[in-house]
Amino acid sequence: MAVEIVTVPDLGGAETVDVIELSIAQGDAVALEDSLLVLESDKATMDVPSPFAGTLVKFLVADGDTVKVGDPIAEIEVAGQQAEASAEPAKAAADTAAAVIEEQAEPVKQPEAATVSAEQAGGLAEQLILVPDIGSEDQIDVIEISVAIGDQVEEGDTLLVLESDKATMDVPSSHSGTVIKIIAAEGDKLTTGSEVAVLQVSQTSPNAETAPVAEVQAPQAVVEPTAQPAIAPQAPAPVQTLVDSAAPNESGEVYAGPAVRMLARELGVDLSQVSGTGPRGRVQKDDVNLYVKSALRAVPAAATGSGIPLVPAVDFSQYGEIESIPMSKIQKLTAANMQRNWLNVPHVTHFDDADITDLEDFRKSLADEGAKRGIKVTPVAFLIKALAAAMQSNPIFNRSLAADGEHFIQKHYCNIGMAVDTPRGLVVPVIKDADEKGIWDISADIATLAASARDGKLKPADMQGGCFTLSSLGAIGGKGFTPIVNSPEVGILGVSKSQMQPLWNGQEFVPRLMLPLCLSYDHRVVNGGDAGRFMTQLVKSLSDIRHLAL
Ligand code: CAO
Repeated sequence: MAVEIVTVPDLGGAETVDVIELSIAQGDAVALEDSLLVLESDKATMDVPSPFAGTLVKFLVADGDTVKVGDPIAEIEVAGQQAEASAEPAKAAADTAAAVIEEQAEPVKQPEAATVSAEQAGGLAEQLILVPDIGSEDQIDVIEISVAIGDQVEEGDTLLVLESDKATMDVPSSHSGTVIKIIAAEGDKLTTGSEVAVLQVSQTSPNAETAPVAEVQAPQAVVEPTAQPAIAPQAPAPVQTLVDSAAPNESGEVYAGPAVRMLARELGVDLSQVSGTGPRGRVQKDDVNLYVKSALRAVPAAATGSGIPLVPAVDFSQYGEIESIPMSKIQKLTAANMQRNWLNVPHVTHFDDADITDLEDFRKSLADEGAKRGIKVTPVAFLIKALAAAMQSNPIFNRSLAADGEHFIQKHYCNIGMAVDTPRGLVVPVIKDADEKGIWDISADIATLAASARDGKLKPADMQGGCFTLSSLGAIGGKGFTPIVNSPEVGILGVSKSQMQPLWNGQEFVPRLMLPLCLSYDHRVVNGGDAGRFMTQLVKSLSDIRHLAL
């Protein structure tokens, strides 16, 4: 068996290209000409076919890396004979350069002092970088490769990040130079002395000269035709960055490695807004990319110029089983409308209770006649009627703000929308000319529109032209809520469940049926005094429905 290195083939003139996709995974079987990865220049994307059949040992590049012709991109293990027999024609077919690594069965014990690379050319030497003493013999996971082939690194720059149960450690470079090979890969387990990368260093670089080396047993690779790298001298100690860190730590510090931080800086992403999906909440590159994608998708909905930060996308599956349920068209529209109205309208909600004891007695007395007419009268009919009367007396509630922001539009008609809870979501059919209708007609409209809404048979015209909205949750329950104004209307009445309550009549407590009312209004158009007058009239006419006849 031999390991072949696949390099970037002729790019047809492009100097550098980006790796945009790794097409297979470590350990995958590869047939001749199978696509290994996809490169993209500013003009085209190209698959890089495998010049060998075998098994992918590892990629030497990562998604997002920038590479140039001749850069090593992958190691493929091939059968010895096949390597000799097929490597050349395959290489020619794929127009790909490759170098051969002959693996030695046994690790070679290195001398205590290593010299510079055996072959040096043009004042350059190759320098193998090892994991320095990490104070433990444990095998520790590589969770991030912080550099790419071709990167210039300074001594002390982080090459990769290791993570144990207790800490993450940045592994620094012991030399300055250019990264020409990355040996370790994400997911590998490394320990003191494990090979990390090969740098091309200046021969005159002081730390590329002979240097003492801790006794290190490392698998040695003979690289042809390039020089055998020297063993790293004593490297700076790994930098432990965060200990026992879960998500942002107590100081608010974000749990992320240097490569992720660099990506976030490049994209202008505030890492504290990104949910990490790595071990113990560590933010990974994919998390940053996902955050940017969801931010871009959310732009139309959030394009209010308000600068409101977006809710971070969360991968809930990390906490337990989940399923994704598509939203209905109505639910999507409701979500967009609610957000728009909530963001645009300065809301105030005014609360009061109406004594509907007499109203309910009267309503119940209509039952027989209702049965004859085939119409059921519910409290909602009286609420619509009372609202229409209150809007007549308080026309400010029948206004909208003009689009120019400098005028009010006063409406001289009175259409009242009624929120209907349906299996497909919330819809608001409109009872037209409510001020001109009596309780029987309004009741008939309510029954017809509510049935059409639940059957999904409302026409667009049934839901247009509303001046004010009623949202009755009385049949469901609750003591009160703060409904969201259905802009460009300026008011909405929320109604909760009526309850028998003791009411002081000046001499004694008497049981009365009290109906909670919640009036939300657009404070750009309606002032608290207007709302108080509107609500007072509403309470008065519901408490004594004779006022509705006046
Ligand atoms: N307190 C106590 N009981 C009430 C009540 C109240 N405020 N309002 C209605 N009821 C009773 C009615 O008297 C009726 O009981 P009976 O059958 O014994 O007479 C029963 O509750 C059903 O009334 P209803 O409110 O359903 O009657 P309706 O047909 O007039 O209402 C509609 C139609 C469309 C308003 C209602 O069915 C509905 O969908 N409400 C939900 C609205 C909603 O979802 N709002 C939230 C919007 S924001 O998310």
